[in-house]
Parts: sequence; C-alpha cells; structure tokens
Amino acid sequence: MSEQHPTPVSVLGLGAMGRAIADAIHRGGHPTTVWNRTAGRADSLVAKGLALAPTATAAVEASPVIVVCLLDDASVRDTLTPLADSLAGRLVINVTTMTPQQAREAAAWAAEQGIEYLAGAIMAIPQMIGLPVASLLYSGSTAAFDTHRPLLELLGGARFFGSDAGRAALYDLALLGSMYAMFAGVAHGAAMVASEGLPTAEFVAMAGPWISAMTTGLPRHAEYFDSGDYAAEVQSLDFNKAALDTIAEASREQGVGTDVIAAVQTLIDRQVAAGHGKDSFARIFESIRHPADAS
Ligand code: FVH
Repeated sequence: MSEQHPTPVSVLGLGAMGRAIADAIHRGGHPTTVWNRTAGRADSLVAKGLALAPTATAAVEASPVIVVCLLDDASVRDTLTPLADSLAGRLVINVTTMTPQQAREAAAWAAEQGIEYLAGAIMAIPQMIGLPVASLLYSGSTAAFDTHRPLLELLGGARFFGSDAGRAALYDLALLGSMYAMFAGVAHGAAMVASEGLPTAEFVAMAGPWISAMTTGLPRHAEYFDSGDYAAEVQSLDFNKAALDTIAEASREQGVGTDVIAAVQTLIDRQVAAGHGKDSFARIFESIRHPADAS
C-alpha cells in the first residue's frame, strides 16, 4: 500500500513490548488495531486513537498485516491456532521470542494454513522501540520483508537473515546468551568488591570500559572459531587456567560464590586435559560446541 494509504496493522499482545510496538506503528501513520487476552492493557493506546478489537478474530479481520508479540511459543500456539481460518491470506509478523526450532515449526504451520510468515526477534527493550538504537532481526518471507520494510523500520533497524524462519531466533538467542554471560561476569566481580563493604558503582564504572576494550579482540576470536586453528599468539589456555584458578581462589577467600568462574574453568579444563593447553583461550569454543567430546 502507498505511503498515502499506509497498510492497516493489527497487534496481538499488549505486554510492555506489544504496547510499544503498537504505539510506534500507529505513530508511523498506520491504522492500528490492538487485542490482548486480558482487558485493560489497551487503555493508554485507545486514548491515543488506536482501535481496540473485542476479540482476537476481530483484530485479525481488521488488517492484512498482523504483528504477534506474546510471551512465548506456547502463548503463540494458544492464540493463533484457533485463528487459522481468519489468518489465511494475511501476513503474520511474529516477534515473540522463540527457539529456532519453534520458529521453523510456526512458519511451517503458517504455510499449511496459507498464511505468509515473517519471524522477528527484538534486540531492544520497550523504551528503545522506534529509536535508531533498537535493532530487530527478521527471517522467513523475503517478499514480506521487502514489501513491509518501511513498516518494520518504524520499530528500529531491520536486518533480514534469509528465508529460514529459524535464523532470526538463532541470532537473537546467541546474542542474548552472550549478554547474560557478560552480566553474570560483572555480577561476580561486583560481589567480590562488595565482599569488602565497598559500593559497586566504582567497580561497574571500570568494568564497562574494560569489557568494551576487550571486545576489540572478538573478530580474532571469530577467526579461531571458524578456522579451528587455535595456535596461541599471546596467552595460552595454560596461562588462562592459572588466571581463572587465582580468581576462583580469591573468590573463595572473599566468601563469594564461584559459580560463574567455575563454568569458565570447566571449559578451560576440558581443553587442557585433552592436551590443548598451549592453544588460545578461544579454544573453549570447542568445549561448548562439542560438550560430549572435548577434543
Ligand atoms: N520486554 C523486553 O524487554 C523484551 C525485549 C526482547 C524481546 N522480548 C520479547 O517480546 C515478547 C513480549 O514481551 P513483553 O515484554 O511484552 O512481555 P509481557 O509484558 O510479559 O507480555 C506478555 C504478553 O503475552 C500475553 N500472553 C501470555 N500468555 C498468553 C496466552 N496463553 N494467550 C494469550 N496471550 C498470552 C500477555 O497477555 P496478558 O497476560 O496481558 O493477558 C501479554 O500480552 C516476549 O516474547 C519477550 O521475550 C521483550
């Protein structure tokens, strides 16, 4: 549809993220209809001029494009399965967090029902939606991504990963996993500092720039991962094992848990035990990638 007549869009799911998405789409000029399982969550949107559908079926039938932003795979199945007939011939853009396999199953189900399907993954919190800092990943229908790119860009940066509907979810969960492990590491460091009664603010102010500086080495890590050649240029796994052992010992001395550090030690120890102590730290990738085979 032309910019003079923006495509009507319906949004199913009005949690914190669904509300932010509906609001951004409406601000972008699209007639926007919303629905939520529990009443009352649309009040602020209705006050801004969005239409509240009385049922999910009515919401679907109001628009050719349906954005789904629910809690998880089970809630998507619960909601969409009874709507199959109404959804046929429409486009579903599902930005609910799912596993790659769940996303592929959802896409296969949609294809069986005659529903066009674009899987989305949101690298943002609700407050970031509509700002350039928000990044959304998509895979699935190429035609849907190309046709509706201006709509998608109302939410943030839009990047397409091809026709495999699971690919956006794969990158989403890989990025989230990296983030959670990083935050767990900072929490460990903060606990060490707090063990001496110190406020963590000064530590955190140092941790951010420190981690940021270290990330300049990530492209080299990707070369190790992709080539399988882990010949160390600087610090070896043996060196890093000694460092991690010292951190663990210090943690015990300070009376704080070693869970986060122990996880890294385990990854290193498997590689060292397999005779790879002279290789780069990046070799812990092999412990993760082949959990039953640490060779
Ligand atoms: N919020 C965030 O920061 C993150 C950022 C990254 C991506 N996530 C994903 O976005 C999905 C929705 O997240 P949300 O923040 O909107 O989540 P909630 O506020 O908890 O709202 C959940 C909505 O799902 C509805 N719902 C739950 N179960 C069912 C069901 N069985 N049938 C129908 N609807 C269901 C719930 O409805 P209600 O409880 O109000 O009736 C909310 O609308 C999510 O995948 C994040 O991982 C957000």
